[in-house]
Amino acid sequence: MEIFHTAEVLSRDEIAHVQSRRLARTVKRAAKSPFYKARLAQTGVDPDSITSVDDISRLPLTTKDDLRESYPFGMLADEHRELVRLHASSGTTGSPTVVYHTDNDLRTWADLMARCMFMAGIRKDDVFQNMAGYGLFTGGLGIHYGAERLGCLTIPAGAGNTARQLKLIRDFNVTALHIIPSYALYLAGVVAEQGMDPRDLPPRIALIGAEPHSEEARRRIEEMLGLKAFNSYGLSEMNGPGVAFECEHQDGMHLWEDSYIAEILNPETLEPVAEGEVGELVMTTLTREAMPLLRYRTRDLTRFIPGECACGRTHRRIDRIAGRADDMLIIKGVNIYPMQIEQVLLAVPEVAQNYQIVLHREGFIDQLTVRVEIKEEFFVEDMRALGSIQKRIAGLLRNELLVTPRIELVEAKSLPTSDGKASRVVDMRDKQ
Ligand code: ADP
Ligand code: K
Ligand code: ZN
Repeated sequence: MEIFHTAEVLSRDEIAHVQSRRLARTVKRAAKSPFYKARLAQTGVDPDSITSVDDISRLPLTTKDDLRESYPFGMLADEHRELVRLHASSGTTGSPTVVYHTDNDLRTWADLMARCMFMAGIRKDDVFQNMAGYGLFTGGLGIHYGAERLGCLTIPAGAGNTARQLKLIRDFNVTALHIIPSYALYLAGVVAEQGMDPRDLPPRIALIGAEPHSEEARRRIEEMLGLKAFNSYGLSEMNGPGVAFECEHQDGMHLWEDSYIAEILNPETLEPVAEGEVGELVMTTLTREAMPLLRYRTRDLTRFIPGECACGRTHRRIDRIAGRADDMLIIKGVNIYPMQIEQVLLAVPEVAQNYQIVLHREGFIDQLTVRVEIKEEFFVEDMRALGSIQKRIAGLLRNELLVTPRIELVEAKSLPTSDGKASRVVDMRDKQ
């Protein structure tokens, strides 16, 4: 196995040692920000008393609301003149929050990103096209600097404009891509529609992430675009992409424990879950200067995958993100995550690449309708054939969700798409 950095194969003892040293430094630094100065005092934690990774549970948790309330400068632990960049979260679940970087912060982020890309098999000789939106969103510049750090010829294509994306891919013989999974599914649909053979497309690797997606979505992207797709996890509060990434085994994402302390907590009790159980991922930065964050509640649900990875890297793996705690829908008393629906739909061969989940209320009862795009060749006017597809999908979803949604079949490419993160849930309940 080739590695980008020796940190990838530190022993578990060495990782704990690095974490302890960096945590002590991080807490002292955090205490310089107005927010943590007050929060640590309130919780009675003397920054100098934090000397080991085992002290982590004594530290207070940080939430997205804390970030919002201390907007714009309350979390800043460095002097203004040391800052060189600002990013914001994309605001998927409310008003945005800002994150600041010093020059060192950007360098360590690019190094982590390069480490991830190398792990997925990208090398200096690759031509890399970044199809994520540039701007405040970290998937643009974050990935871009990683690719340049690795030495790839890097094309900052940005999001959208599918015809131009395909032209760039062909003209410059692009071998590796970064693309948001919902857009990758859309692009795959265009490739199929234009009758292109995926084997004629030069890219062999795609990095997909920034939003929840199912294993079925990954499989479709791989088959329809003729490449290997690697799951990429990150969030602005922890830099952005580069936090956890799949290796060649595509079996969970190695989370870089020399740069982050990760805990998985029960979101209700805030106690650690049992080994291997699903809970909320909570993370502490270990190398950040401008804006260290302590025990940040990501709201993302995942678990540590028990055991070691066949690749030999020692950093623990997290499972594919099941969804955000905020994404959970409660229909007729049953908890449902959109990813459960995607996983069922994309395993149905007649289903095209897009779907929409609509919640509405009839009387006092919440109803779930799933709008499903059907591939053109199946969207014939034979009502009976369509009726049987509809029934089959309803049955499969009932088995998975334990409630029976209404199914509406619609033509391929008729549902809304987005250049950025997909928003596939439409909640009409409070608008009725
Ligand atoms: P926002 O929270 O506004 O979307 P970010 O752009 O910082 O802001 O997005 C980070 C979030 O995106 C994560 O907390 C997670 O919910 C989601 N995310 C990022 N990468 C993945 C991934 N590979 N799988 C599932 N969800 C992801
Ligand atoms: K190069
Ligand atoms: Zn591995």
